[in-house]
Amino acid sequence: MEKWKEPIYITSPVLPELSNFTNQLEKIWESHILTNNGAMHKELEINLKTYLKVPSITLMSNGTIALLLGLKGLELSGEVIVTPFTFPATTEALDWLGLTPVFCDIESETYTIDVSKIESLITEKTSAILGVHVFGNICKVEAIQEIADRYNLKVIYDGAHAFGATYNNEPIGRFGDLTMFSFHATKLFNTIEGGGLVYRDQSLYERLYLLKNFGISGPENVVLSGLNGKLNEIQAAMGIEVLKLVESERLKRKEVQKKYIKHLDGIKGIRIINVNTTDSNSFQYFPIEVDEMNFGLSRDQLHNKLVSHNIISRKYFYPLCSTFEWYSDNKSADAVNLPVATNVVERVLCLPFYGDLDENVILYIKELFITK
Ligand code: T4K
Repeated sequence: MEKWKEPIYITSPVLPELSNFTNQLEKIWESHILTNNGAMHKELEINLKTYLKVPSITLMSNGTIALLLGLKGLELSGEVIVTPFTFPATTEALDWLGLTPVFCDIESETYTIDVSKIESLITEKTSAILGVHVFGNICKVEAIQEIADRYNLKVIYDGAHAFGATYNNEPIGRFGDLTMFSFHATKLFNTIEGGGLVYRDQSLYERLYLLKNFGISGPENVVLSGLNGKLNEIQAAMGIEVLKLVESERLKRKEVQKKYIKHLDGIKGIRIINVNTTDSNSFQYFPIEVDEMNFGLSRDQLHNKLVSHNIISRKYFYPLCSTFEWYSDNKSADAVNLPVATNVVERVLCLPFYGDLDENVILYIKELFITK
């Protein structure tokens, strides 16, 4: 088959009309306030709180810094139970705080933390459970909270893929002690780079504000050791405009997902991982699982075939975080403890997924799947 005429990437960022963005920039130029909690930042905070239906939000320069400062804000110590099937940022945030990741295996259906394996990993050093709503699949939040309550642990969610998702009609940001969202360009909602923490305990706001602003509480007061995690006014302006487009992008992605399901469902050896086409989905990625025996090609062979035809699929999240060289002394990182994740990481492929994805591309992908 001939190559697709141009590269089709995993995503295409949601971009506002340029004139709408420049109108916002004009306001920034007039104000001369470029960063440090300016008017745009304040406006975006309010708009996001409303959109996400959460009582509190703290905006940050990116999702990784948000996670890092969120963990710091909760004053964790010792060990944190986390999954290895995630973007490196999740466990790197733990590393930077001197916290030890204790790797827990994942469920084979959703790739989220396997709740049945958490308890056996808890020691007297455990301070928290860090769940990842990977690909927008929601962790078993109630069961996790039940364990956390029994052992007096904090619960943090990496919700980088879960912006706008709900669980049993509850906004996803209302679970656990903190949820991090990424506002990176590749996310459903973006501020170019950016991130945020949402939480119920409003007393955290002050502490998180200090943490992202060098611990400075006033012109002559530095009260704790923070760093620079601020979202600037240009990022916030982008966010204000992109947020206006998020609902229509979600609707478009819902239709794209339905088309993918229609065209790929039933292909032997291919499992569509997230079949949820209701409004509870975050519509962030479209991952599939490739079973080589039944499909006839391995995930890597399919990936290479797609890429050579200009369909730039991605092997998220290969390699597993537990295989990073610096965890070689961490016993929980041993593959024998992580059989599901070790298997799944060789089989998952994310296909291009965004609102303006043409159905013809999906049909072309289907052709590539069925012509071996
Ligand atoms: N936790 C989880 C579970 C995460 O997935 C992430 C980030 C984080 C934490 C950390 O959040 P942040 O600190 O990033 O806010 C991308 C993103 O950089 C990263 O944000 C994201 N997860 C990860 C899953 O994907 P790469 O290295 O795959 O990005 P890149 O540059 O290869 O982009 C993918 C494709 O998107 C490109 O081939 C083309 C397209 N693209 C990309 C950019 C940046 C565009 O069309 N325009 C763009 O501006 O990491």
